Amino acid sequence: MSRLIVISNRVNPPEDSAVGTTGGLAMALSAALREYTGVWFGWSGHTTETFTGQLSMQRIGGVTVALMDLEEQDRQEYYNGYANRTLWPLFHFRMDLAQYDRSFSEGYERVNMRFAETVLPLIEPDDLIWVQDYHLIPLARELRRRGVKNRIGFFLHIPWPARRLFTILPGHDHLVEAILDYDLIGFQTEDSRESFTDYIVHIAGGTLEPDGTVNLNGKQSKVGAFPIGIDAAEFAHAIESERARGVYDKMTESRAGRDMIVGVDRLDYSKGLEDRFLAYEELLTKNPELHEKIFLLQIATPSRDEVEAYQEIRAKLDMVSGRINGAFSTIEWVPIRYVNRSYRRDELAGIYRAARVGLVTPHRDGMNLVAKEYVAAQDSANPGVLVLSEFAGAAAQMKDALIVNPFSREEVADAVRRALSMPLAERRQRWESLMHGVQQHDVTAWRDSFVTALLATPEPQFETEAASRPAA
Ligand code: GDG
Repeated sequence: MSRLIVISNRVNPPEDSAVGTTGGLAMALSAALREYTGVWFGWSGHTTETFTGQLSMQRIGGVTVALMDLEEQDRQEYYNGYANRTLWPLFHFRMDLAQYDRSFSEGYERVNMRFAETVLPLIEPDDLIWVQDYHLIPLARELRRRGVKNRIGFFLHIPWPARRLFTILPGHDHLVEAILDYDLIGFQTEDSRESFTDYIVHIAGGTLEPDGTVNLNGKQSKVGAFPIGIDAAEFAHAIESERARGVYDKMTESRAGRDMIVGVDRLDYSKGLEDRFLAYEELLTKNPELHEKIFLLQIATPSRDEVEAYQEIRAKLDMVSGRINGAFSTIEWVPIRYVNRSYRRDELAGIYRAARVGLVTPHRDGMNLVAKEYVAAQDSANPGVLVLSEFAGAAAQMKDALIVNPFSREEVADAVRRALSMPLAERRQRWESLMHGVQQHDVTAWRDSFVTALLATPEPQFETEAASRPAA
């Protein structure tokens, strides 16, 4: 079996899977790597005055990691700049928030070169290289330039934007040219895969073969959809833990017979939290009989707080939740419990289980693992109902959720109303089908299907002398 070299921007496996870590990619990758021989390489999250390219090898939570530090300028231009101020908003269809600045794209190129140079000594001839996410699109090109001949795959955790939207990005053609240095390009959904191949065919003038191979300017890559899942076995374990049970009991006591609706998200504008609060307000306004009978627990863990758009959404949510609570609260009841902190993973499992409704309403989301965790945490004898945005990648798989348009407050409010009064038989029927999907398409299935597809790609071919030089 080949070794797997996984490369992502941040390397932050949880030391203990029961504690977990906020962010879908970290949880998924550490689960995927625990059963594979290999190394997870990337940025430590720390900065030094001058870039040294030094590697620090460690063993964290059963995974071998190789960490490098970056410079402060890298963090500003590459991470806070191109990754989080340019690509993230644009790929989440927020062209109004996307910023284009040459220093950002220069920083992005520079850091991708730094990744390539630093990881090079770790790569052995038979290794499979698997690069993760939008921070590292040009990395295969940089590795090829340095003589790496291994198969290299890329997986995008976020959506790929519609073809016309993508052309807004200055230098979009260069980015796509670079992505074609991967042997396999994986997306979360068929929809993202199609947006990408549409661009190749209709904008860039390339071709698409029936087996999913794209050709452009003499380059060739295989393209596919590989929907990510959760570590269902680990989550089943978490839900049975003493801590999960303790939190479940505490929540049951504190909800005092009221039905709980739960939302768990990184505090990010793509997650649709403001509209979610407004939909909940609509529900309360239209259904006075629900007052004091329900409440919304929204856990929103702060994220990327050096970027203005994140500071703004945080301030907005403070205001909107405060206004709704001010208008509807009584001396015995607060309609929204809005919490800006993170919880252990086993505690989250207990919280999900205590909620009658899981409310997952992003405006755009590559997949959304919270939807899957909510389902996995339910009691089979008395499961809750998942209300899910049609714009989460998860909606393509989780058709037995109540699927909503998150931009329509009325639609979301009506779905929550329906979920709250859904008969047990229907809840069980929907849950069984959802749970089957969560277990079938778990994180192991995701990893194995990607790795199998990568191994099945043709041997990388090199035309020039320079490109076929062995790694130094
Ligand atoms: C990206 C894509 C895609 C959240 N709060 C706490 C906590 N979390 C955990 C959740 C879940 C993860 O963070 C969030 O994952 P999502 O998938 O919902 O979203 P992103 O972070 O945006 O992830 C996304 C994912 O990558 C994987 O490909 O699904 O579309 O945007 O696991 O449980 N975990 C703990 N405490 C918290 O307070 N322990």
